[in-house]
Amino acid sequence: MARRALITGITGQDGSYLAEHLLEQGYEVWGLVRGQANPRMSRMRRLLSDVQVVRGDLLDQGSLISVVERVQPDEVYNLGAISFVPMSWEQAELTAEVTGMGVLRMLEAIRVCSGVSRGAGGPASGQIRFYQASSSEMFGQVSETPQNEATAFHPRSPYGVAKAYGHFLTQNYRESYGMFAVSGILFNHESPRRGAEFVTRKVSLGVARIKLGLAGELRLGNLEARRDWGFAGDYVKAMHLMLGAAKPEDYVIGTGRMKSVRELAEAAFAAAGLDWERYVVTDQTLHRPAEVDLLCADPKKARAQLGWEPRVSFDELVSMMVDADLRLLTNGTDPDDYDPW
Ligand code: NAP
Ligand code: G4F
Repeated sequence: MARRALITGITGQDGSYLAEHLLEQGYEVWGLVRGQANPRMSRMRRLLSDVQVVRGDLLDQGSLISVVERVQPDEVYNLGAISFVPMSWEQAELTAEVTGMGVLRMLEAIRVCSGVSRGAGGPASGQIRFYQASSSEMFGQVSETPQNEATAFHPRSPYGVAKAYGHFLTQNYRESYGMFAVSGILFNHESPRRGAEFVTRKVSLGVARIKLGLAGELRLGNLEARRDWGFAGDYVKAMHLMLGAAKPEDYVIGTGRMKSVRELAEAAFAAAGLDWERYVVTDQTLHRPAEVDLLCADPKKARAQLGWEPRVSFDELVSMMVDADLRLLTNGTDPDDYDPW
């Protein structure tokens, strides 16, 4: 019988790549979708017609219990979140509820539906395996570089704090109830399906607009911030490997290489044959109340224990995104209507 996976956040960047990957592996894939008529759901249905959709919301405990009862998954991937860091200052409480408390609600739904009782300890029978989308944002103001599974957390945004709560809770449910519950501490990963508000996609779209004469400048915030950027298609494979491991453990996933936003802009404009310095304008209003200056993964554990390696380099990723956005805008598609699937 095919293994059955339930994915929250299936309409997002990672949800799309993970669904494709699991379908390729022969899984039966179910996606949790919120709202009455989520426009991204119709795109998902068109491109992933093999995915089955269930309605539910990370804000609604009862809906999650009903979904787990109905789907009876072997694996749950909790990717749903408010994931844009600046929004977490504007809507801090909502971020805490979705990105933080949503993890508790999903774990509780699994615990209740598996019949695991408090104090039972030990491995539960008929276990549902649980993956939590933890984030390198938890490291925040880093205490060491590169960051590994043992590096202390110092989150710098309501988003990072909410993710740290979900991370510790996942560990706690593993230790309290013997659940197969793991966290992937993923560093930034991008693709042509990335939301337009994140810096890589903002840059690739900006470059494409300038190249095609649709814009004259690109406004960016902190050019000195450094990130460890990889390709989302590589990273979802690590999620799957974590749930297939013999033991439930947390893993850092990243490339181990850092680039600055300045270097990102330079590479993206160069990929379109343009000089970034002629077009990039810095804008103080885009700076954050508290910045994460640098993030760089030490993915040794994932390489040694899961055999996971990133395949796509930074330059390949940037070219892939710029080329995709040039094609998109050349076809006259409005990025807001863009169907990245
Ligand atoms: P994304 O594109 O922003 O997708 C977020 C998903 O969460 C969307 O499908 C969204 O659904 C869903 N969602 C929002 N509120 C919800 C709610 N109340 N109930 C259920 N679902 C809800 O994010 P992503 O880049 O794919 O990232 C996936 C996960 O990994 C997130 O948890 C993110 O925080 C984490 N992460 C991402 C990165 C990265 O670099 N991409 C790195 C580390 C960790 P709608 O379509 O309904 O809005
Ligand atoms: O692309 P970003 O918005 O991603 P950020 O904040 O690193 O968060 C992403 O990665 C996390 C993993 O580390 C995820 F957990 C999270 O969900 C999300 O996917 O910003 C990257 C850097 C920041 O330092 C920001 O200050 O780029 C800098 N930046 C400079 N100018 C900008 C801009 N960021 C954005 N979004 N827009 C700008 O104009």
